[in-house]
Amino acid sequence: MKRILLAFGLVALAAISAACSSAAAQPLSSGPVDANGPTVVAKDMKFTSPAVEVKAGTSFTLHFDNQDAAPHNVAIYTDSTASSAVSVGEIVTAGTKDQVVPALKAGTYFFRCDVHHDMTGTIVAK
Ligand SMILES: [Cu+2]
Repeated sequence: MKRILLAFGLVALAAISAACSSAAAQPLSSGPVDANGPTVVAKDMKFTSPAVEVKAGTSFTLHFDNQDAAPHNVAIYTDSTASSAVSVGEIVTAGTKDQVVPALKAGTYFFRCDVHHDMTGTIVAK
């Protein structure tokens, strides 16, 4: 009887871990990407538009325009602890870069430059 229980336990464990890994392997978002996403400009060591609004539930292209000679990026996190990244853009020096951001659930997100942590902003998905 103990053996049967043990075997059942192992099967259940395998099923649970399979379910978890398949969920983790799924892309963050699917479907169309809205190319008309917001433009975020970095100038004089700050973001000129610290509050950005996007549509919730739709992946979008964020247009980053770094007008400084210093390297910057746009790194989006779930909140200002910056512990859980949503989309980390490439670091650009004096140039532009498009970044595809996965669909965001409605809510307020935090973004910063990963090089200069005092450059921050907020993305509100509605
Ligand atoms: Cu920077």
